[in-house]
Amino acid sequence: MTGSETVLVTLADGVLKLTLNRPDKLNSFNEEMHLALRAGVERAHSDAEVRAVLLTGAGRGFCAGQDLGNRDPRKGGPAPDLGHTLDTFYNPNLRLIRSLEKPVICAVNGVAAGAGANIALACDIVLAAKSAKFIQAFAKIGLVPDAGGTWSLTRLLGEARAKALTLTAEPLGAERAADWGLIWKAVEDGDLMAEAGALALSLANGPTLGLGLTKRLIHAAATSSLDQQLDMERDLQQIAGRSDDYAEGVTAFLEKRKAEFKGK
Ligand code: LHQ
Repeated sequence: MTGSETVLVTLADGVLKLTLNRPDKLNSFNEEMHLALRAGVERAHSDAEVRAVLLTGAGRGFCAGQDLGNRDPRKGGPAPDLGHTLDTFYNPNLRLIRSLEKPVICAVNGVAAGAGANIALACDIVLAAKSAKFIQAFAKIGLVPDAGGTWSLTRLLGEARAKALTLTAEPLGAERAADWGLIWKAVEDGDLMAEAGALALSLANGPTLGLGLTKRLIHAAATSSLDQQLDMERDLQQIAGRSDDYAEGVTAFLEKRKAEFKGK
């Protein structure tokens, strides 16, 4: 195990598991946890041994967003510059997660509130325990949604649901979140980590070069025309078609055996 105590980091069989670890505070973010998460995701970018990431939380919550204890207005002084906090801590992590060309699985083990919910939504495949809830808590404390929430919610759900969730701060249960297409799946609480771990392992053993290029295409689709997207598919298929994994995939198919992908 490496990393700061606030994010537990393990690498096994190509899966880098990052566990937010401030359970007494429902894994809300302080500066140390931001930096520890950043170090973990940076490692996922640079370490070729890492072929998939699994993000989850320790204890009964996934993440309750910003640690509000760090922002006690009763202590006086000038109002904090939250834009600076976003620029310095949240946004670099959001960008690192979104730009990682390896699968990122999120196992939402309990409540995901504020920026905690939106960090989960930045991941590629989100599984949640049936008891987990997603709360756009910002409106309760006079803030606007951040950590990419207005972007993710609007794309994933459309304006009507994005607005209702953010303006009311009503909790959204995992099963409804899955029915709405906000997340991939709600699973029995006791099965969450086994199921998320198996998914991460299976993706880590997959053709991760092609999976990374697939992510790039899906991300581009939100702002491309069909013509642009067809051109991009052509270009990236050219790259995938030259990969060892493609040769191995076709060979394994013809030989009626399981492919052994290397991510190259
Ligand atoms: C917490 C927190 C927490 C500290 C639970 N902080 N201790 C904000 C500002 C700056 C920069 C830019 O970005 C942002 C983004 C944001 O994320 S704003 C949104 C911040 N988050 C929230 O407003 C959520 C606050 N938490 C809650 O509403 C509840 O705790 C939820 C609904 C998440 C869970 O409720 P319960 O299951 O009833 O648990 P609890 O409230 O009893 O919490 C358990 C403990 O965790 C408790 O501590 P204690 O010492 O009393 O046992 C809480 O104080 C602590 N905790 N969230 N964000």
